[in-house]
Amino acid sequence: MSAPSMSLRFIYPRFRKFLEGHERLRPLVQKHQVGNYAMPPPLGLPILASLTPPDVEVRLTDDNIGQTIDFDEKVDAVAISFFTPQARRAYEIADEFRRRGTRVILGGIHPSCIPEEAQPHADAVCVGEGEPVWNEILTDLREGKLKPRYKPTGEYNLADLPVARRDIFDGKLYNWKAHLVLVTRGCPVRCTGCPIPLKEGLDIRYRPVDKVIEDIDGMPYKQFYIIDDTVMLPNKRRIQKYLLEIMEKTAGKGLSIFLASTMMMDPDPAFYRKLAAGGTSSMYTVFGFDRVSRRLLSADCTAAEWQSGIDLVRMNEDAGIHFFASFGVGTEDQDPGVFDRIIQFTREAGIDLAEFYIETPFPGTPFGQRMEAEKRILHRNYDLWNTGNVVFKPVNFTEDELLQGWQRLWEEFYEGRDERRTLRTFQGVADRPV
Ligand code: B12
Ligand code: SF4
Repeated sequence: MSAPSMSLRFIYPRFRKFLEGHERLRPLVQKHQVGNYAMPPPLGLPILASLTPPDVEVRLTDDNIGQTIDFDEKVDAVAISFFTPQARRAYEIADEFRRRGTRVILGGIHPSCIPEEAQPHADAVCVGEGEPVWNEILTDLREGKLKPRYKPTGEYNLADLPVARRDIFDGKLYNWKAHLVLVTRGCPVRCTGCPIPLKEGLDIRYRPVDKVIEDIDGMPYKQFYIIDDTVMLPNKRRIQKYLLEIMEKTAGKGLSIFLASTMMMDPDPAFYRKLAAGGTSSMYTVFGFDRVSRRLLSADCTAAEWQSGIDLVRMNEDAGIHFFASFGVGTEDQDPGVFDRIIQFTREAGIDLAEFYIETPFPGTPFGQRMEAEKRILHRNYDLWNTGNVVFKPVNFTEDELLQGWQRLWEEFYEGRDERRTLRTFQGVADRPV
């Protein structure tokens, strides 16, 4: 084999896990395996790895599992991908490499939403989708002409999306047994706390179904997570047809599929039965972003709204899809009564797997921009921007009330709960032989 013409070091920085630093919640992490994500890392670096020409050597260091970063390594560049909870660490790593003269390229959801902050830590920052600009970055790097900023001019066609090289995160080093699958990009909904419309645009782009199936068929695991909650949007005939087409092709393959959603779901029991027939086993549903769940958690929620929330949970469970709820607290339409209402809702709806997060003003989101404008951001220690801490000034709670209420939710929800039921989302799916 000929020597590589260039070498790159990919780095996935460490982030603080949800319940890290909250000692009184530690027993829950151990007993129920919640709040301590052991999930697959995101697809950004694996996709870039597949688009990298074969004469460029790519190796990855996962700071998140404690792999040692060799700052003196002689490489042509270091490429770091990060979301907000990783940002402080990402900048620290970037600065250390640049101090030694190594070039640094930054990308991912955080620098895409706030590139001006990332710029002083980098030789180049990628804003938005990496695919259309990655080869230009590599050419410029080779020629010693890196530009400070790369931003695609158009939207990437998902028909061109390669199968991600997920193997750069060496499966043997991790205890997860699932992969991520990307099916769409873009979202028209613009939930107040979400950065996706800014990063990916307002039109939904679809990855062709045959490409999705090819990707799934090539994976070493039978369990995977479709990352785009847009597939569950209601009254959007095209997206529903698209999802059901995927489900028709995954049916009978013995798969276990996690879908992500908001409470903006279609209230049609037959739809959930079709998803279950396609292999959907779990519905990870975030409360607190979209208008439906925000109503549900507000003090003036009507009896009809409350009941339709319960019905949606039951439609999933009755179809055999395990409902995994993620409740957000601290929004401005909530008051301190929200903690009791959430517990009541989980009991009435029969939810047996839940997590709780604190609203966080992520850069570039409508909520983040407003908190910035109203000078309500408490600090920018991004280690604590992991939705397990209060980092903005809430309105209807004191900061302490919000934090204490959030901790109480975890404790009350899990108190006396049988872990065999909560764990059923994560177990029972055999690996495929690799
Ligand atoms: C997988 C995932 C996770 C994983 C991995 C996290 C991670 N580091 O991203 C896990 C399970 C750990 C996770 C946890 C959390 N997540 Co999460 N997660 C996702 C999810 C569903 C998919 C990420 C992904 O693979 N995207 C697809 C890839 C291809 O996109 P990408 O990473 O942005 O990469 C592209 C570009 O950015 C660019 N790029 C990326 N890196 C690089 C590097 C270079 C050098 C270049 C040139 C380009 C480049 O090119 C790529 C291809 O176009 C996203 C939603 C989404 N659809 O993105 C949320 C998302 C990233 N998560 C989010 C949040 C808030 C969380 C939590 C903090 C909170 C919560 N309650 O869920 C928790 C963490 C809690 C904790 N502290 O334990 C937010 C991020 C907000 C932010 N600004 O940080 C998102 C966007 C969800 C949302 N809609 O708000 N998450
Ligand atoms: S939370 Fe989901 S539905 Fe809302 S804007 Fe983000 S991607 Fe769209």
